[in-house]
Amino acid sequence: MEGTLAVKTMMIVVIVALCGAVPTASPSQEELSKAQDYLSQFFSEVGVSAPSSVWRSSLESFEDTLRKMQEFFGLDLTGQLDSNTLEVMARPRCGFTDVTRYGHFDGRPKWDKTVVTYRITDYTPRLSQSDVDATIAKALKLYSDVIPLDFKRIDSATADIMILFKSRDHGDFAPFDGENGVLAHAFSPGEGNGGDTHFDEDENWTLTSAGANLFLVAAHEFGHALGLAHSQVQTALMYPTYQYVNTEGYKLPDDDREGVQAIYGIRETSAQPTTEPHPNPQPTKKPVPKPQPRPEPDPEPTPDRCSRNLIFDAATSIQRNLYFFKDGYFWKRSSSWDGITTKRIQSVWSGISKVDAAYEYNKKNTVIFFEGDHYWGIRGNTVLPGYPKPLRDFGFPPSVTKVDAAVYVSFTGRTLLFVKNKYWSYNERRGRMDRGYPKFIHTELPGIGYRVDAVFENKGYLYVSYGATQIEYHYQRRRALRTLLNYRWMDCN
Ligand code: 0DY
Ligand code: CA
Ligand code: ZN
Ligand code: ZN
Repeated sequence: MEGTLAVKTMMIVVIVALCGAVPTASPSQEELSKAQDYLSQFFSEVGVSAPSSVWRSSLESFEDTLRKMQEFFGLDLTGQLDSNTLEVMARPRCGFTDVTRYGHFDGRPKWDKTVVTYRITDYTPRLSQSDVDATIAKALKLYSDVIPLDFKRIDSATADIMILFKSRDHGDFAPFDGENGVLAHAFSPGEGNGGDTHFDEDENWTLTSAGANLFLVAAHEFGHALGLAHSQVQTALMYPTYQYVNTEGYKLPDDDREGVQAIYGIRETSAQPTTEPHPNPQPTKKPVPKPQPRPEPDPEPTPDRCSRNLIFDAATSIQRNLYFFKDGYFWKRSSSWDGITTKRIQSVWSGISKVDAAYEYNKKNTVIFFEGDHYWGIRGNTVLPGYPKPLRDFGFPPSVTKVDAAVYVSFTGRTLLFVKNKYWSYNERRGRMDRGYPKFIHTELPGIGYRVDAVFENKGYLYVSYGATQIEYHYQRRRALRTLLNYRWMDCN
Protein backbone atom coordinates (compact mmCIF):
# COMPACT_ATOMS: atom_id res chain seq x y z
CA MET A 1 0.00 0.00 0.00
CA GLU A 2 2.88 2.34 0.74
CA GLY A 3 3.42 5.13 -1.73
CA THR A 4 0.34 4.49 -3.76
CA LEU A 5 -1.83 7.38 -4.73
CA ALA A 6 -5.53 7.60 -4.97
CA VAL A 7 -6.03 4.60 -2.80
CA LYS A 8 -7.20 4.67 0.80
CA THR A 9 -9.67 7.24 -0.25
CA MET A 10 -12.95 7.62 1.48
CA MET A 11 -15.89 9.18 -0.16
CA ILE A 12 -18.52 11.15 1.55
CA VAL A 13 -21.60 12.63 0.12
CA VAL A 14 -23.34 15.06 2.31
CA ILE A 15 -26.97 15.57 1.73
CA VAL A 16 -27.87 19.12 2.51
CA ALA A 17 -31.27 20.58 2.82
CA LEU A 18 -32.84 21.83 -0.36
CA CYS A 19 -36.29 23.15 0.11
CA GLY A 20 -39.15 24.32 -1.90
CA ALA A 21 -38.49 22.89 -5.35
CA VAL A 22 -41.72 22.33 -7.26
CA PRO A 23 -42.39 19.24 -9.35
CA THR A 24 -42.88 19.76 -13.06
CA ALA A 25 -44.70 17.63 -15.59
CA SER A 26 -42.34 16.22 -18.26
CA PRO A 27 -38.57 16.14 -18.70
CA SER A 28 -37.34 19.21 -20.54
CA GLN A 29 -33.90 20.59 -21.20
CA GLU A 30 -34.27 22.67 -18.10
CA GLU A 31 -35.20 19.65 -16.04
CA LEU A 32 -32.27 17.75 -17.39
CA SER A 33 -29.89 20.42 -16.22
CA LYS A 34 -31.70 20.67 -12.90
CA ALA A 35 -31.37 16.91 -12.55
CA GLN A 36 -27.67 17.18 -13.26
CA ASP A 37 -27.32 19.81 -10.58
CA TYR A 38 -29.31 17.67 -8.19
CA LEU A 39 -27.19 14.61 -8.81
CA SER A 40 -23.95 16.47 -8.50
CA GLN A 41 -25.15 18.07 -5.29
CA PHE A 42 -26.43 14.94 -3.61
CA PHE A 43 -25.12 11.89 -5.38
CA SER A 44 -21.73 12.51 -6.84
CA GLU A 45 -19.14 10.90 -4.68
CA VAL A 46 -16.35 13.30 -4.13
CA GLY A 47 -13.30 11.40 -3.18
CA VAL A 48 -10.32 13.30 -2.06
CA SER A 49 -7.49 12.71 0.27
CA ALA A 50 -4.99 10.86 -1.77
CA PRO A 51 -3.37 13.65 -3.68
CA SER A 52 -4.07 12.75 -7.28
CA SER A 53 -7.69 11.92 -6.80
CA VAL A 54 -10.20 14.09 -8.48
CA TRP A 55 -13.93 14.65 -8.33
CA ARG A 56 -15.12 11.20 -9.15
CA SER A 57 -18.39 12.44 -10.51
CA SER A 58 -16.70 13.43 -13.74
CA LEU A 59 -15.83 9.79 -14.26
CA GLU A 60 -19.31 8.54 -13.66
CA SER A 61 -21.92 8.69 -16.28
CA PHE A 62 -25.10 10.57 -15.68
CA GLU A 63 -27.04 7.32 -15.96
CA ASP A 64 -24.96 5.55 -13.35
CA THR A 65 -25.36 8.39 -10.93
CA LEU A 66 -29.06 8.49 -11.64
CA ARG A 67 -29.29 4.79 -10.86
CA LYS A 68 -27.52 5.39 -7.60
CA MET A 69 -30.09 8.01 -6.74
CA GLN A 70 -32.90 5.67 -7.78
CA GLU A 71 -31.51 2.89 -5.66
CA PHE A 72 -31.19 5.20 -2.70
CA PHE A 73 -34.85 6.13 -2.93
CA GLY A 74 -36.08 2.65 -3.78
CA LEU A 75 -37.16 3.60 -7.32
CA ASP A 76 -36.91 1.42 -10.40
CA LEU A 77 -33.32 1.46 -11.60
CA THR A 78 -34.05 2.81 -15.06
CA GLY A 79 -31.17 5.23 -15.38
CA GLN A 80 -33.75 7.50 -17.03
CA LEU A 81 -35.41 10.67 -15.87
CA ASP A 82 -38.82 9.08 -15.56
CA SER A 83 -41.69 10.76 -13.80
CA ASN A 84 -41.16 9.00 -10.45
CA THR A 85 -37.55 10.05 -10.41
CA LEU A 86 -38.39 13.65 -11.23
CA GLU A 87 -40.99 13.63 -8.50
CA VAL A 88 -38.49 12.49 -5.88
CA MET A 89 -35.97 15.06 -7.08
CA ALA A 90 -38.51 17.78 -6.61
CA ARG A 91 -39.26 16.76 -3.03
CA PRO A 92 -38.05 19.20 -0.46
CA ARG A 93 -35.01 17.81 1.31
CA CYS A 94 -35.46 19.71 4.55
CA GLY A 95 -35.73 17.68 7.68
CA PHE A 96 -33.92 14.83 6.03
CA THR A 97 -32.28 13.48 9.12
CA ASP A 98 -29.85 10.93 7.74
CA VAL A 99 -27.74 13.84 6.72
CA THR A 100 -24.48 12.19 6.00
CA ARG A 101 -24.28 9.62 3.35
CA TYR A 102 -21.03 7.89 2.69
CA GLY A 103 -19.70 5.97 -0.17
CA HIS A 104 -16.69 3.90 0.66
CA PHE A 105 -13.77 2.58 -1.14
CA ASP A 106 -12.71 -0.87 -0.16
CA GLY A 107 -12.31 -1.19 3.55
CA ARG A 108 -14.00 2.02 4.75
CA PRO A 109 -10.77 3.44 6.18
CA LYS A 110 -10.68 4.56 9.78
CA TRP A 111 -8.25 4.36 12.68
CA ASP A 112 -8.96 1.19 14.61
CA LYS A 113 -7.26 2.44 17.75
CA THR A 114 -8.06 5.04 20.34
CA VAL A 115 -4.67 6.75 20.44
CA VAL A 116 -3.34 8.01 17.13
CA THR A 117 0.24 9.28 17.06
CA TYR A 118 1.58 12.18 15.02
CA ARG A 119 5.01 13.55 14.32
CA ILE A 120 6.16 16.72 12.62
CA THR A 121 9.34 15.97 10.68
CA ASP A 122 9.87 19.15 8.65
CA TYR A 123 8.87 22.61 9.77
CA THR A 124 8.35 25.82 7.81
CA PRO A 125 10.75 28.68 8.42
CA ARG A 126 7.82 31.09 8.13
CA LEU A 127 6.50 30.24 11.58
CA SER A 128 8.21 29.38 14.84
CA GLN A 129 8.36 25.69 15.68
CA SER A 130 6.39 26.23 18.84
CA ASP A 131 3.66 28.03 16.87
CA VAL A 132 3.47 25.13 14.43
CA ASP A 133 3.37 22.59 17.27
CA ALA A 134 0.61 24.48 19.04
CA THR A 135 -1.40 25.00 15.85
CA ILE A 136 -1.25 21.35 14.84
CA ALA A 137 -2.28 20.29 18.34
CA LYS A 138 -5.17 22.76 18.28
CA ALA A 139 -6.37 21.50 14.90
CA LEU A 140 -6.32 17.88 16.10
CA LYS A 141 -8.14 18.86 19.27
CA LEU A 142 -11.11 20.00 17.18
CA TYR A 143 -11.67 16.31 16.46
CA SER A 144 -10.60 14.75 19.75
CA ASP A 145 -13.12 17.05 21.47
CA VAL A 146 -15.97 15.36 19.67
CA ILE A 147 -14.89 11.78 18.94
CA PRO A 148 -13.39 9.18 21.27
CA LEU A 149 -9.88 9.41 19.79
CA ASP A 150 -6.77 10.92 21.35
CA PHE A 151 -3.73 12.26 19.56
CA LYS A 152 -0.26 11.82 20.93
CA ARG A 153 2.77 13.64 19.62
CA ILE A 154 5.97 11.66 19.23
CA ASP A 155 9.43 12.89 18.22
CA SER A 156 11.04 9.80 16.83
CA ALA A 157 10.14 6.71 14.83
CA THR A 158 7.13 6.48 12.54
CA ALA A 159 3.89 8.00 13.71
CA ASP A 160 0.45 7.22 12.32
CA ILE A 161 0.21 10.78 10.97
CA MET A 162 3.55 12.01 9.64
CA ILE A 163 3.43 15.75 9.05
CA LEU A 164 5.80 17.79 6.90
CA PHE A 165 6.24 21.02 4.96
CA LYS A 166 7.89 20.53 1.55
CA SER A 167 7.76 22.20 -1.83
CA ARG A 168 7.30 20.70 -5.27
CA ASP A 169 8.46 17.07 -5.48
CA HIS A 170 8.47 15.50 -2.08
CA GLY A 171 8.45 11.79 -2.68
CA ASP A 172 4.80 10.83 -3.10
CA PHE A 173 4.24 11.39 -6.82
CA ALA A 174 1.99 14.34 -6.04
CA PRO A 175 4.39 17.26 -6.30
CA PHE A 176 3.15 20.57 -4.97
CA ASP A 177 2.48 23.40 -7.39
CA GLY A 178 4.17 26.49 -5.96
CA GLU A 179 2.26 29.27 -4.27
CA ASN A 180 -1.58 28.95 -4.29
CA GLY A 181 -3.56 26.13 -5.88
CA VAL A 182 -3.03 23.06 -3.80
CA LEU A 183 -2.14 24.12 -0.28
CA ALA A 184 -1.82 20.72 1.31
CA HIS A 185 -2.93 17.12 1.03
CA ALA A 186 -3.47 14.14 3.28
CA PHE A 187 -3.94 10.41 3.00
CA SER A 188 -6.93 8.76 4.57
CA PRO A 189 -6.39 6.34 7.47
CA GLY A 190 -4.31 3.23 6.96
CA GLU A 191 -0.88 1.66 7.11
CA GLY A 192 2.17 3.16 5.44
CA ASN A 193 1.47 6.69 4.31
CA GLY A 194 -2.15 6.49 5.52
CA GLY A 195 -2.97 9.60 7.54
CA ASP A 196 0.18 11.43 6.43
CA THR A 197 -0.33 15.13 5.98
CA HIS A 198 1.81 17.33 3.73
CA PHE A 199 1.81 21.13 3.54
CA ASP A 200 3.07 23.04 0.51
CA GLU A 201 6.12 24.95 1.75
CA ASP A 202 5.65 27.53 -1.01
CA GLU A 203 2.49 28.89 0.62
CA ASN A 204 2.59 31.93 2.82
CA TRP A 205 1.73 30.10 6.05
CA THR A 206 0.31 32.37 8.71
CA LEU A 207 -1.76 32.34 11.85
CA THR A 208 -3.81 35.29 10.64
CA SER A 209 -6.23 36.09 7.82
CA ALA A 210 -3.37 36.75 5.40
CA GLY A 211 -1.95 34.00 3.18
CA ALA A 212 -2.84 30.45 4.15
CA ASN A 213 -3.98 30.09 7.74
CA LEU A 214 -2.21 26.99 9.01
CA PHE A 215 -4.86 26.18 11.62
CA LEU A 216 -7.72 26.08 9.08
CA VAL A 217 -5.80 24.16 6.45
CA ALA A 218 -4.45 21.68 9.02
CA ALA A 219 -7.97 21.18 10.41
CA HIS A 220 -9.22 20.43 6.89
CA GLU A 221 -6.37 18.01 6.17
CA PHE A 222 -6.84 16.15 9.45
CA GLY A 223 -10.44 15.59 8.39
CA HIS A 224 -9.03 13.62 5.43
CA ALA A 225 -6.50 11.91 7.69
CA LEU A 226 -9.41 10.67 9.84
CA GLY A 227 -11.46 9.42 6.89
CA LEU A 228 -13.55 12.37 5.73
CA ALA A 229 -13.64 13.31 2.09
CA HIS A 230 -14.82 16.68 0.79
CA SER A 231 -18.26 17.92 1.68
CA GLN A 232 -20.54 19.99 -0.46
CA VAL A 233 -21.84 21.98 2.46
CA GLN A 234 -20.38 25.44 1.98
CA THR A 235 -19.90 26.14 5.66
CA ALA A 236 -18.13 22.83 6.26
CA LEU A 237 -14.45 22.64 6.98
CA MET A 238 -14.31 19.84 4.43
CA TYR A 239 -15.62 22.07 1.68
CA PRO A 240 -13.02 21.72 -1.07
CA THR A 241 -11.81 25.29 -1.23
CA TYR A 242 -10.04 27.36 1.35
CA GLN A 243 -11.78 30.31 2.83
CA TYR A 244 -10.58 32.27 5.81
CA VAL A 245 -12.90 32.40 8.80
CA ASN A 246 -12.25 33.76 12.26
CA THR A 247 -10.31 31.11 14.12
CA GLU A 248 -10.94 32.40 17.63
CA GLY A 249 -12.94 29.90 19.63
CA TYR A 250 -13.32 27.89 16.43
CA LYS A 251 -15.33 24.68 16.80
CA LEU A 252 -15.74 21.91 14.27
CA PRO A 253 -18.72 22.85 12.06
CA ASP A 254 -21.81 20.62 12.47
CA ASP A 255 -21.49 18.91 9.12
CA ASP A 256 -17.90 17.82 9.74
CA ARG A 257 -18.68 16.84 13.32
CA GLU A 258 -21.57 14.66 12.17
CA GLY A 259 -19.42 13.14 9.44
CA VAL A 260 -16.57 12.22 11.74
CA GLN A 261 -18.88 11.06 14.55
CA ALA A 262 -20.63 8.74 12.12
CA ILE A 263 -17.28 7.01 11.66
CA TYR A 264 -15.96 7.00 15.22
CA GLY A 265 -18.95 7.63 17.43
CA ILE A 266 -19.25 10.42 19.92
CA ARG A 267 -17.06 11.40 22.80
CA GLU A 268 -19.40 11.27 25.74
CA THR A 269 -19.90 14.58 27.46
CA SER A 270 -19.47 14.97 31.17
CA ALA A 271 -22.89 16.47 31.73
CA GLN A 272 -25.04 16.25 28.69
CA PRO A 273 -28.36 18.02 29.01
CA THR A 274 -31.28 15.71 28.32
CA THR A 275 -33.07 18.25 26.19
CA GLU A 276 -31.15 20.06 23.54
CA PRO A 277 -30.97 23.67 24.60
CA HIS A 278 -29.93 24.71 21.14
CA PRO A 279 -29.63 22.81 17.90
CA ASN A 280 -26.48 20.72 17.97
CA PRO A 281 -24.76 21.52 21.20
CA GLN A 282 -21.03 20.96 20.99
CA PRO A 283 -20.08 17.92 23.00
CA THR A 284 -17.16 18.71 25.24
CA LYS A 285 -14.38 16.45 26.36
CA LYS A 286 -15.02 14.33 29.40
CA PRO A 287 -12.75 15.33 32.24
CA VAL A 288 -10.48 12.59 33.47
CA PRO A 289 -12.40 11.07 36.38
CA LYS A 290 -10.74 11.47 39.77
CA PRO A 291 -9.89 8.20 41.46
CA GLN A 292 -12.64 7.68 44.00
CA PRO A 293 -13.62 4.98 46.43
CA ARG A 294 -15.88 2.89 44.28
CA PRO A 295 -19.53 2.89 45.20
CA GLU A 296 -21.41 -0.37 44.73
CA PRO A 297 -22.13 -0.45 41.02
CA ASP A 298 -25.72 -0.67 39.87
CA PRO A 299 -26.30 -4.37 39.20
CA GLU A 300 -27.24 -3.78 35.57
CA PRO A 301 -28.12 -0.27 34.57
CA THR A 302 -30.57 -0.19 31.68
CA PRO A 303 -28.57 0.86 28.63
CA ASP A 304 -29.45 4.23 27.13
CA ARG A 305 -31.18 3.56 23.85
CA CYS A 306 -30.95 7.20 22.80
CA SER A 307 -27.18 7.44 23.08
CA ARG A 308 -25.69 8.42 19.74
CA ASN A 309 -22.93 6.03 20.74
CA LEU A 310 -25.31 3.10 20.97
CA ILE A 311 -23.64 -0.19 20.10
CA PHE A 312 -25.76 -3.32 19.69
CA ASP A 313 -24.85 -6.83 20.80
CA ALA A 314 -27.31 -8.33 18.33
CA ALA A 315 -30.39 -7.48 16.29
CA THR A 316 -33.06 -9.46 14.49
CA SER A 317 -36.57 -9.34 13.20
CA ILE A 318 -39.11 -11.52 14.99
CA GLN A 319 -42.47 -11.69 13.29
CA ARG A 320 -42.19 -8.28 11.64
CA ASN A 321 -40.97 -6.54 14.76
CA LEU A 322 -37.35 -5.58 15.27
CA TYR A 323 -35.44 -6.67 18.36
CA PHE A 324 -32.18 -5.07 19.45
CA PHE A 325 -30.11 -6.70 22.18
CA LYS A 326 -27.68 -5.03 24.53
CA ASP A 327 -26.19 -6.02 27.89
CA GLY A 328 -28.90 -8.44 28.96
CA TYR A 329 -31.73 -6.20 27.76
CA PHE A 330 -33.61 -5.90 24.52
CA TRP A 331 -35.63 -3.22 22.81
CA LYS A 332 -38.55 -4.25 20.69
CA ARG A 333 -39.49 -1.92 17.91
CA SER A 334 -43.01 -2.75 16.90
CA SER A 335 -43.97 -2.66 13.25
CA SER A 336 -47.43 -1.50 14.22
CA TRP A 337 -46.04 1.72 15.69
CA ASP A 338 -46.57 0.98 19.34
CA GLY A 339 -43.17 2.48 19.93
CA ILE A 340 -40.27 0.85 21.71
CA THR A 341 -40.43 -1.45 24.71
CA THR A 342 -37.45 -2.33 26.90
CA LYS A 343 -37.21 -5.63 28.73
CA ARG A 344 -34.69 -7.87 30.34
CA ILE A 345 -33.91 -10.87 28.11
CA GLN A 346 -34.26 -13.20 31.14
CA SER A 347 -37.78 -12.01 31.80
CA VAL A 348 -39.02 -13.30 28.45
CA TRP A 349 -36.70 -16.21 27.66
CA SER A 350 -35.64 -17.62 30.99
CA GLY A 351 -32.15 -19.01 31.17
CA ILE A 352 -30.80 -16.62 28.54
CA SER A 353 -28.90 -13.75 30.07
CA LYS A 354 -27.22 -12.23 27.04
CA VAL A 355 -27.51 -12.49 23.26
CA ASP A 356 -24.39 -12.14 21.07
CA ALA A 357 -26.14 -12.83 17.77
CA ALA A 358 -29.69 -13.61 16.69
CA TYR A 359 -31.54 -14.42 13.50
CA GLU A 360 -35.02 -15.34 12.46
CA TYR A 361 -35.66 -18.26 10.12
CA ASN A 362 -39.17 -17.29 9.24
CA LYS A 363 -39.94 -20.43 7.21
CA LYS A 364 -39.93 -22.45 10.40
CA ASN A 365 -41.05 -19.59 12.58
CA THR A 366 -37.95 -20.03 14.71
CA VAL A 367 -35.35 -17.68 16.06
CA ILE A 368 -31.84 -18.70 16.99
CA PHE A 369 -29.98 -16.89 19.79
CA PHE A 370 -26.24 -17.29 20.21
CA GLU A 371 -24.44 -16.70 23.45
CA GLY A 372 -20.80 -17.63 23.90
CA ASP A 373 -20.15 -21.15 22.68
CA HIS A 374 -23.78 -22.30 22.56
CA TYR A 375 -27.09 -21.44 20.97
CA TRP A 376 -30.82 -21.71 21.57
CA GLY A 377 -33.84 -22.29 19.36
CA ILE A 378 -36.75 -20.04 20.25
CA ARG A 379 -40.37 -19.93 19.18
CA GLY A 380 -42.42 -17.07 20.55
CA ASN A 381 -41.61 -16.74 24.21
CA THR A 382 -40.53 -20.33 24.63
CA VAL A 383 -37.12 -21.86 24.42
CA LEU A 384 -37.42 -25.02 22.32
CA PRO A 385 -36.55 -28.35 23.97
CA GLY A 386 -33.06 -29.73 23.57
CA TYR A 387 -31.35 -26.32 23.90
CA PRO A 388 -28.84 -24.88 24.53
CA LYS A 389 -26.63 -26.75 22.10
CA PRO A 390 -22.89 -26.32 21.59
CA LEU A 391 -21.70 -24.30 18.57
CA ARG A 392 -20.16 -27.42 17.10
CA ASP A 393 -23.69 -28.78 16.54
CA PHE A 394 -24.21 -25.84 14.21
CA GLY A 395 -21.19 -26.90 12.19
CA PHE A 396 -18.57 -24.57 13.62
CA PRO A 397 -15.06 -25.83 14.34
CA PRO A 398 -13.88 -25.77 17.98
CA SER A 399 -11.88 -22.59 17.28
CA VAL A 400 -15.14 -20.63 17.10
CA THR A 401 -16.21 -19.75 20.62
CA LYS A 402 -18.53 -16.83 19.90
CA VAL A 403 -20.69 -15.67 17.00
CA ASP A 404 -20.72 -11.88 16.52
CA ALA A 405 -23.79 -11.50 14.34
CA ALA A 406 -26.19 -13.52 12.18
CA VAL A 407 -28.87 -12.90 9.59
CA TYR A 408 -31.03 -15.08 7.40
CA VAL A 409 -31.12 -13.94 3.79
CA SER A 410 -34.39 -15.20 2.32
CA PHE A 411 -33.22 -14.50 -1.22
CA THR A 412 -30.56 -17.21 -0.97
CA GLY A 413 -32.02 -19.37 1.80
CA ARG A 414 -28.75 -18.94 3.65
CA THR A 415 -27.90 -17.62 7.07
CA LEU A 416 -24.74 -15.55 7.27
CA LEU A 417 -22.84 -15.96 10.52
CA PHE A 418 -20.17 -13.41 11.33
CA VAL A 419 -17.19 -14.39 13.44
CA LYS A 420 -14.38 -11.86 13.81
CA ASN A 421 -13.27 -10.78 10.32
CA LYS A 422 -14.83 -13.77 8.54
CA TYR A 423 -18.28 -15.14 7.93
CA TRP A 424 -19.89 -18.54 7.39
CA SER A 425 -22.86 -19.47 5.30
CA TYR A 426 -25.47 -21.93 6.59
CA ASN A 427 -27.89 -23.61 4.22
CA GLU A 428 -31.16 -23.61 6.16
CA ARG A 429 -32.95 -26.00 3.83
CA ARG A 430 -30.25 -28.63 4.03
CA GLY A 431 -29.46 -27.80 7.63
CA ARG A 432 -25.72 -27.57 7.18
CA MET A 433 -22.85 -25.18 6.60
CA ASP A 434 -21.95 -24.38 3.00
CA ARG A 435 -18.58 -25.50 1.72
CA GLY A 436 -15.81 -23.02 1.09
CA TYR A 437 -16.39 -20.97 4.23
CA PRO A 438 -15.41 -19.03 6.25
CA LYS A 439 -14.64 -16.17 3.89
CA PHE A 440 -13.27 -12.72 4.60
CA ILE A 441 -16.00 -10.17 5.17
CA HIS A 442 -14.24 -7.30 3.52
CA THR A 443 -13.43 -9.11 0.31
CA GLU A 444 -16.71 -10.99 -0.21
CA LEU A 445 -19.05 -8.34 1.13
CA PRO A 446 -17.29 -5.13 0.06
CA GLY A 447 -18.43 -1.96 1.76
CA ILE A 448 -19.22 -3.55 5.11
CA GLY A 449 -15.77 -3.21 6.58
CA TYR A 450 -13.96 -5.84 8.56
CA ARG A 451 -16.21 -6.78 11.44
CA VAL A 452 -19.87 -6.92 12.36
CA ASP A 453 -21.52 -6.53 15.78
CA ALA A 454 -25.12 -7.03 14.75
CA VAL A 455 -27.07 -7.44 11.52
CA PHE A 456 -30.73 -7.68 10.60
CA GLU A 457 -32.88 -7.56 7.52
CA ASN A 458 -35.57 -4.98 7.01
CA LYS A 459 -37.59 -4.39 3.86
CA GLY A 460 -35.10 -6.20 1.68
CA TYR A 461 -31.99 -4.43 2.95
CA LEU A 462 -29.44 -5.67 5.40
CA TYR A 463 -28.50 -3.33 8.23
CA VAL A 464 -24.98 -4.21 9.18
CA SER A 465 -23.84 -2.59 12.36
CA TYR A 466 -20.36 -2.15 13.77
CA GLY A 467 -19.66 0.28 16.59
CA ALA A 468 -22.17 3.11 16.75
CA THR A 469 -22.89 3.06 13.03
CA GLN A 470 -24.53 0.74 10.59
CA ILE A 471 -24.53 0.34 6.86
CA GLU A 472 -27.63 -0.10 4.79
CA TYR A 473 -26.54 -2.86 2.46
CA HIS A 474 -27.91 -4.20 -0.79
CA TYR A 475 -26.88 -7.84 -0.53
CA GLN A 476 -27.48 -8.94 -4.11
CA ARG A 477 -25.49 -6.02 -5.48
CA ARG A 478 -22.92 -6.16 -2.72
CA ARG A 479 -23.34 -2.44 -2.32
CA ALA A 480 -23.29 -0.17 0.71
CA LEU A 481 -26.02 2.41 0.26
CA ARG A 482 -25.64 4.68 3.24
CA THR A 483 -24.30 4.89 6.74
CA LEU A 484 -26.63 5.51 9.65
CA LEU A 485 -26.25 5.82 13.39
CA ASN A 486 -27.60 2.77 15.27
CA TYR A 487 -29.84 4.82 17.51
CA ARG A 488 -31.96 5.95 14.56
CA TRP A 489 -34.13 2.83 15.13
CA MET A 490 -34.83 3.87 18.69
CA ASP A 491 -37.43 6.58 18.08
CA CYS A 492 -35.50 9.24 19.93
CA ASN A 493 -36.24 12.98 20.03
N1 0DY B 1 -6.34 18.97 0.19
O1 0DY B 1 -6.99 18.43 1.24
C1 0DY B 1 -7.03 19.46 -0.81
O2 0DY B 1 -8.21 19.42 -0.79
C2 0DY B 1 -6.18 20.07 -1.92
C3 0DY B 1 -6.64 19.64 -3.26
C4 0DY B 1 -6.62 18.14 -3.46
C5 0DY B 1 -7.16 17.76 -4.79
C6 0DY B 1 -5.25 17.56 -3.29
C7 0DY B 1 -6.07 21.54 -1.66
O3 0DY B 1 -5.07 21.98 -1.19
N2 0DY B 1 -7.13 22.29 -1.91
C8 0DY B 1 -7.12 23.70 -1.61
C9 0DY B 1 -7.37 23.92 -0.16
O4 0DY B 1 -6.99 24.92 0.35
C10 0DY B 1 -8.02 24.38 -2.54
C11 0DY B 1 -7.88 25.87 -2.45
O5 0DY B 1 -8.82 26.50 -2.08
N3 0DY B 1 -6.72 26.41 -2.77
N4 0DY B 1 -7.99 22.99 0.56
C12 0DY B 1 -7.93 23.01 1.98
C13 0DY B 1 -8.94 23.78 2.80
C14 0DY B 1 -8.46 24.43 3.90
C15 0DY B 1 -9.30 25.11 4.74
C16 0DY B 1 -10.30 23.86 2.55
C17 0DY B 1 -11.15 24.51 3.42
C18 0DY B 1 -10.63 25.14 4.53
N5 0DY B 1 -12.48 24.53 3.25
CA1 CA C 1 0.47 25.38 -3.77
ZN1 ZN D 1 2.58 14.84 -0.40
ZN1 ZN E 1 -9.07 18.56 0.91
